[in-house]
Amino acid sequence: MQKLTILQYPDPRLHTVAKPVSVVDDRVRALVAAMFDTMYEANGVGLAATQVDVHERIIVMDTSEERNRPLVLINPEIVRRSEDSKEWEEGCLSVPGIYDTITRPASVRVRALDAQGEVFELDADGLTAVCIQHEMDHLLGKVFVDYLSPLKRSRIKTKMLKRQRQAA
Ligand code: GNR
Ligand code: NI
Repeated sequence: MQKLTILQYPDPRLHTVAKPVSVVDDRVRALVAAMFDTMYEANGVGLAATQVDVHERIIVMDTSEERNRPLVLINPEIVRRSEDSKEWEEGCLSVPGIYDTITRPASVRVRALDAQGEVFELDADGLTAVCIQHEMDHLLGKVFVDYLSPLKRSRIKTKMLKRQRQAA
């Protein structure tokens, strides 16, 4: 059980652009295992390496009800997005307690490497499609609150900083 620290918005490190993984080796698999421990412990449905201050293109997810379907996406690329979009109430482990509606393509096809370094493709809709897009944004240094109005974002920033001062 290895729990990593999740960066909290507005930590500037959340805006770092992640680099591709060059080899899927034991180092990467150990990081993936620690990311799963951290994600399950926090009751999240996904976690991007960016959130644990590792700036490599690695995502772990589990959108199953039973929380028994771990999914690893290394160097993910969206190869197809649907024309139709869908609104979803999103939250983020890096912005705890804040939820807002974000509109994204309703379904996507993603191509990625698994933990063995094998390429695979996945068609996703519903929460899985939302989560893949939310996590891939993290790898580009983007947090879901970046889609909100400057006023909303500024209020969220103030609230988070106040809370972090109180916790310190
Ligand atoms: O746990 C999470 N839930 C969630 C709900 C709606 C849309 C996206 C998400 S992802 C989030 C975990 C997280 O912050 N991943 O980066
Ligand atoms: Ni997030």
